[in-house]
Amino acid sequence: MERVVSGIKIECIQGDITKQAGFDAIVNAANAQLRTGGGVAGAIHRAAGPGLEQECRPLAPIKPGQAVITGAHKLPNRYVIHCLGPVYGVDKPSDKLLAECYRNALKLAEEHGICSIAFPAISTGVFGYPMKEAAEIAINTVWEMASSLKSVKVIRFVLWSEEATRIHEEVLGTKH
Ligand code: AR6
Repeated sequence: MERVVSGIKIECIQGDITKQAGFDAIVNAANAQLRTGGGVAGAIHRAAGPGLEQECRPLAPIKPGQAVITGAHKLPNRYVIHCLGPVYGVDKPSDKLLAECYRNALKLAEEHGICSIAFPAISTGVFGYPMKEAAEIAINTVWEMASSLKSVKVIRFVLWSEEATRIHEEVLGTKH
């Protein structure tokens, strides 16, 4: 499903964040050390190859809500933007920190002339954020930023499960 706000396309698809050929940047649901791990981070580092971890090393550690940018190495993109989401209920206020991830990723995208960016559902795996709450924060944050974006034209949410996709579509469908 897709919606357009202030000339920016926002879409939700079910899929794999490492398979977003044609997108300038993909976002990693990273860990503080910017190392490989499980979930999205594991998949991104495996697909990118060891050069990504090497490039990440001097940029770590990062704090919840923060974002840093690297090249994409063997991935079919130009950049990877690494965000550290909050651990739900531990890194507080979790809602503000999760919104900061999306805001900071979009800020970096603007600074690097990125047109298209694909996000996973940050913090909704190992970090335990309930999917519905996370989807509302993610979509509200990018929706609110849309009118200030100059370079970014397409924002895609890439959801792993059918359930996550349905929830994101539902939230996106209610925006006006
Ligand atoms: N493409 C898109 N979404 C995916 C993929 C994929 N290939 N794989 C999993 N997801 P997580 P977090 C979904 O755990 O909660 C890591 O080990 C997944 O179903 O990757 O921010 C890091 O090293 C879930 O909905 O990220 C950190 O230590 C969402 O992506 C920690 O986990 C995020 O799940 C970060 O935890």
